[in-house]
Amino acid sequence: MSHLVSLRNDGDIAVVTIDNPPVNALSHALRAGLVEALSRARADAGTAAIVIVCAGRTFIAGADISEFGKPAREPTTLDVISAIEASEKPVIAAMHGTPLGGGLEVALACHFRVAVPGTRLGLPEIKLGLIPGAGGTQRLPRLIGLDKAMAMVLSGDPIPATEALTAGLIDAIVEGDLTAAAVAFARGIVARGQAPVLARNRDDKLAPWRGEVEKFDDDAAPYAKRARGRDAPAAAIAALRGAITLPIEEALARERALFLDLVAGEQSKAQRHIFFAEREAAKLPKLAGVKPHDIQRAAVIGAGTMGGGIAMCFANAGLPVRVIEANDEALARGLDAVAKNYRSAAARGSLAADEVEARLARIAGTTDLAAVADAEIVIEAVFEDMSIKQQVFGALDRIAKSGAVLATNTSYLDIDALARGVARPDAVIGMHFFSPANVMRLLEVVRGAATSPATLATALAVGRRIGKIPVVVGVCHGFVGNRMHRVRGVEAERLLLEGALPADVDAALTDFGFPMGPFAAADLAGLDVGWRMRKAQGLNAPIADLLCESGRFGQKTGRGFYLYAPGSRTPQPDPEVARLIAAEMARRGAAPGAVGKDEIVERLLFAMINEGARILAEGIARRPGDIDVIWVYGYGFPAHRGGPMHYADSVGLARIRDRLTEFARRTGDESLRLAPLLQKLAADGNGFASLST
Ligand code: 3H9
Repeated sequence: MSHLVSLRNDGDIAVVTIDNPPVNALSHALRAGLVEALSRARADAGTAAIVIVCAGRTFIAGADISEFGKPAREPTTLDVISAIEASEKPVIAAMHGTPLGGGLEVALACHFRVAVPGTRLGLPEIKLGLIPGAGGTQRLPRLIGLDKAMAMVLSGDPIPATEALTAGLIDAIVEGDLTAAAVAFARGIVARGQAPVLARNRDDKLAPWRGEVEKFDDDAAPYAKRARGRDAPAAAIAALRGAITLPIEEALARERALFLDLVAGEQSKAQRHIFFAEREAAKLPKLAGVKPHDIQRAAVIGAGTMGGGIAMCFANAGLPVRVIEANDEALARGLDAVAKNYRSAAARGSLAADEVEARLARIAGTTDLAAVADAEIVIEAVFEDMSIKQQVFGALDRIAKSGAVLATNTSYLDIDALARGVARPDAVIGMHFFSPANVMRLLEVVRGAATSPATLATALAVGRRIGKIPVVVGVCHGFVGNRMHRVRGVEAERLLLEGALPADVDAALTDFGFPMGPFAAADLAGLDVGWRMRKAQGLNAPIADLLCESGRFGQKTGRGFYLYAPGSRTPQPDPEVARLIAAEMARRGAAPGAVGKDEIVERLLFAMINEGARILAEGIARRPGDIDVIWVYGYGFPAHRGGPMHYADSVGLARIRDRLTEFARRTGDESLRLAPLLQKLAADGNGFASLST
């Protein structure tokens, strides 16, 4: 039998133990072992019931994602499920950790399910651009009802064991040793002569829905609306609908067909790429054996929007944090904003009331910089100005304890220059959070020339501890994300001067799958920030500068690239902006024209991809997948397109090269000059992915 599955007997109960670290994914060898163990246990006359349990940190956490895209090998997960359902002896799933996806589907096929407290059960396939492909959309609604099943399948979010028990997904929460408790549970069933119950044969929770197909469609509509170009939500809805419109065998076949279509498609491939890229980003072979410092206390300098959000990250993770501001007024304003933020989360029901107080109690405000002395990590989040930051770092150098990490949240500035001003440059690092810092998961960890491995390891460990996805980047203006974002912004402005309107540009990108286009996003962030920064650097953005000169700073002034009705955040195209653009075009002698949607997408994204190639060649990002993770988690790049570099590979680098060459020729735009790395990869017929292998 496979070494991943073992079978032993505890009296008349057979215990099948799965041991396939790290997450007991349903690999081919595991499936084979499971089928064989089940067949032996069924054939053994001394066995009255069968318990399936997993070693390690979790019950089966799903199909083995690395097998997707390869030819299917028997036995499949469906064969495992058939073997369980065919068993005349009761089969009990004994769960802990995170029974997910195909793992939960195996459990749904069992006759009974028990779990230890703390278990989280879910069908997360939608997050991989898939739907459950082994009966999840049919067995789950039969156990917990169609409404709850719809929420689980379409959100992909797991539910805790307590909720699973109330909903009817599990039969019991068992305390103590899981295997012993599951064996005792199995004995009870045998003793009572309880007949095996198959989810597929249950109809009590579905029957009320059969006459309510319209209600089902209404309930499903909001999920379909939020799909933003993703195929999986519609497929999930179609599969779930089958539970009340089709006989189960047909519904299962339909689910399977929809799953197979998705698994072979580009979208799921892109989302699987992001799943693995996110985990790859965390791996730094050079840090092997480097121990991160132990962090007990943090300090944040600056109680503005960023500082407050960063402090919340620490408080949310259970770490005490001091927030230091220059004066009482700014401090009170900052702490007040944090308190409001927590209270509104509690009012929305996303945070328990006692958690509000517990988290606030972890945040202590002061105007005395000496308070950083007991922190093992200090994050500076003051105004984005080099001389102010240098002053802060000079003071931190004198006060912070030896071994403390001195981090800056700068989004653009030269970390090496900051490090040169202190006596301990090895302790200096960038930790670039994204706004709102308590929500956005991306953290660019900027490694300076002098940053020590221990400082880097500590920043990464802290990032993970506060729930972020840290990606290591090198020093350059804007690092990875903002450097590419700037290139996209320059190109977007150029499109306006060729006759596209802000709404055309934004629509092209929202149709592509971004939650917002660049101009609506700029209005939301405030146009004045970029304007001030450009002026300081001697740069310009022709249209944005004109808007700012006429007091149009975006949403905050009710006017920017768009017009906003009082109290509304909905951008309305503004004829005045169209006139302003037309006048600027006339002044420059540009011919009026229109730019097609496809060209808008190509101009913006290909320019970014070209810059991404430069970033890779310079070693600012270590892998193309790191850039993808940055753009998906920090800038709303649609995950189902896999991030800019994966998307580039799906388009083909030769095409991107040819289009960029054509755009550069037509517009005379020097910045579209081809990056040598892009040129070389295209010439060799390679993609960016070839750099990671
Ligand atoms: C599915 O089941 C389809 C079915 O409906 C149809 C069947 C026919 N496969 O995240 P971590 C690796 S779709 C392969 O750092 P954590 C991961 O790459 C699947 N590998 O740990 C990493 O490797 P490495 C539905 C997997 O404790 C290591 O395990 N299931 C898989 O923070 C540790 O992972 C899912 O979508 C996998 N399924 O979180 C669950 N899962 O160390 C996806 C993990 O080399 N997984 N790995 O970098 C997760 O959500 C999290 O991994 C989990 C653990 C919560 C389980």
